Amino acid sequence: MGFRKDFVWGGASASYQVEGAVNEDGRGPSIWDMFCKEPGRVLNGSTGDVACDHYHRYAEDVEIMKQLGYRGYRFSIAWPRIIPDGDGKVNEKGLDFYDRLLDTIIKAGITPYATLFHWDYPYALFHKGGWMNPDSPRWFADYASVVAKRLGDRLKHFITLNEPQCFIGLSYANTDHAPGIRFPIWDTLLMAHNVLLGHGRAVQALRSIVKDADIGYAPTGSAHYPVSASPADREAARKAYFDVPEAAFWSVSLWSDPVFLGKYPEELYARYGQYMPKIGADDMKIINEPLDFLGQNIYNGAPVKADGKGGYEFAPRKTGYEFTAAKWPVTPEALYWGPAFLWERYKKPIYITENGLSSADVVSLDGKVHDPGRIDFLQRYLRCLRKAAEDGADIRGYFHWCVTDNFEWAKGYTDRFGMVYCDFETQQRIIKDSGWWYKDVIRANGENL
Ligand code: IFM
Repeated sequence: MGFRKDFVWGGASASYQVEGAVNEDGRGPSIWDMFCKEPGRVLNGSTGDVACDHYHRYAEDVEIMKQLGYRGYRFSIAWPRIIPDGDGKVNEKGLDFYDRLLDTIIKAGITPYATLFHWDYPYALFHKGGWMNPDSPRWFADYASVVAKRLGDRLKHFITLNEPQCFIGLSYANTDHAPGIRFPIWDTLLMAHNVLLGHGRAVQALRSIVKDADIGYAPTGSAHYPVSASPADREAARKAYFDVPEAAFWSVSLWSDPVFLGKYPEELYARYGQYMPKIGADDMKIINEPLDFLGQNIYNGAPVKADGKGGYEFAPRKTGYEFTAAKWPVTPEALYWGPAFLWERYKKPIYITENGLSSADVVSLDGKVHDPGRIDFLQRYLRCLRKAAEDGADIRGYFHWCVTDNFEWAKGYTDRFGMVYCDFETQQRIIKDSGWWYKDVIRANGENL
């Protein structure tokens, strides 16, 4: 059993986190460029101006992926590179970059997976009201069409959006991420609806242009898991996983039920029904445009038990529980129960589009980067993923977050998530021990985990 023979082992990145070159070749500003300029928003005043300089060093990065045996590379396309104002005039030079990147990836024998939007929203569109503007779904679909027309002869695997939980929740409900402005729940729910419509309309555009497109979506969310094997705890964890908590934008069902089931979850109406936006007659049909796969980003979850009244409650974590450098709990079970519950509810092939950890990696005196914690973490998580596949979930691939260390949003460069160390002063790359370990895992298709 184990993983499918054609399992896609890969790594992921995102444009603003790795590319740099923010003022080159006609790229327009994004909300992240502006956010980074505001004192106090990003740790140590860091910016993505240079990041990993992937814009110029992509060939070296792809060569490393090839050396490690990657089967897939998930990168994102910067909307403001393609359409500097977000809507209207296309910047051919921006498209040229992805053209070169794509050719290099394919030549290396790696399959490209492109995310259309990973948070670098065009600043010009923010000035027009961003996701609150009724035209915002059309802007996104038009951008998707431009990408599909130019790259769709070689690019077949598309992911529309990355983690709407974050680019709405952390940006407009909290203020930790760009643009960092708090809006009331009725406005953020309206934004969420427009985001979902944008997703659906982009899927329609991609399908009409790229006949053999393989299209998915990459939400996230804590993958809660039962404290015991009892049916009651299992049902409690399922309820917790698909619930709509008070911090509604962290919900899995709010973002995935409309896309895969064509309706908002009852739990959303129960909690925030009076604040829901007006839903047009065809909206849910557009949002529910059929997809080929569900990409899910999973990092951790929380233990859940039955509350004895047909509901659920979170169980305390054990004293001294393991956590990563970012202080995120280490919960390998999330990579079993997350895919298991998602498969059960949505019946769509699953890719884990992100998983990994930040660790306090350093270059040792021997010039190498030893990261045993990452190897241990990944081994535990991947064993759980393999078990989920063996128990019946249709799991097609796994993209480690991230290929190289990079710009970790409001945390600047203080969290290292890569399998490849990046010295941000010299731009030197060093493959960490975990990178070499991952190479063996890929070669053995996970049999050696
Ligand atoms: O770096 C981020 C990524 O952009 C989105 N998912 C989580 C990662 C780690 O925080």
